[in-house]
Amino acid sequence: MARGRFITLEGGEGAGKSTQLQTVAACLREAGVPFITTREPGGTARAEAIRGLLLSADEAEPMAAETELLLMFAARAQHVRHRIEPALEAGTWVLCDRFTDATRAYQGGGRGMPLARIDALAAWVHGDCWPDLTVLLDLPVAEGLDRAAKRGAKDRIEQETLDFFERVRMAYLEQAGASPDRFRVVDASRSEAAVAASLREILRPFLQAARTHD
Ligand code: Z5A
Repeated sequence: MARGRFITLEGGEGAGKSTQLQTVAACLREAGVPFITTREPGGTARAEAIRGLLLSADEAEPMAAETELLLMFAARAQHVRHRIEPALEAGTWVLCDRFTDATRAYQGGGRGMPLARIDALAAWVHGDCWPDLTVLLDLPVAEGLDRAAKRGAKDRIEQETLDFFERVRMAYLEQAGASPDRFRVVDASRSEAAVAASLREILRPFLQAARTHD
């Protein structure tokens, strides 16, 4: 049986990942591809519990950057072992809201943790299990924060500064530039319909290529 394909959506605050995950899911459904949708941090019961720790603010004991990085990978280890790898091995495609590129952007770019350390953790936790396709929804930080603000209370990471999110955006764009075979960058400042149309265009040849190789 052919291994499933691994697709991730990435981007800063309010970029529209959750919204556009539905577009990708609709494309896969129309193509008759078996798939699951999931998210990081999270995706299994234990990983979702770790997500709770990661996103809750506690002013009495701020989270150390090292703790944050290790918890991201602790959640990912559960997710990869118990959900992502079993699905891919069974020929099911995995559509995931964020993965290790988010760690390189937020903990690497945002927090300034060394990329070599992040890459070593990634190699340990998920080896060669990297996405086959990553769509980066890119938009100016201020626009994304405006959209996210309309949703109400901010979680711990959403309370970061504008500078932090600018570094995150730059780190994402650098990664996309360094891995053009895997990344597609989409201008997410346009309407939902225009962004969805771009995603459909990206997925068409990807689905065709997957059928040819299977
Ligand atoms: N994080 C990390 O630091 N390191 C890691 O390794 C990983 C994650 C994996 C949780 O992620 C946090 O964890 C996140 C990064 C960090 N922290 N922050 N800050 P998350 O993905 O669950 O949470 P999020 O990034 O905060 O998601 P989000 O803000 O919900 O963004 P989104 O999913 O991209 O956006 P959305 O919910 O689809 O849309 C937001 C709003 O904009 C909503 O009202 C939409 O209706 C609206 N929207 C969407 N598209 C459009 C367009 N095109 N035009 C106008 N309005 C739109």
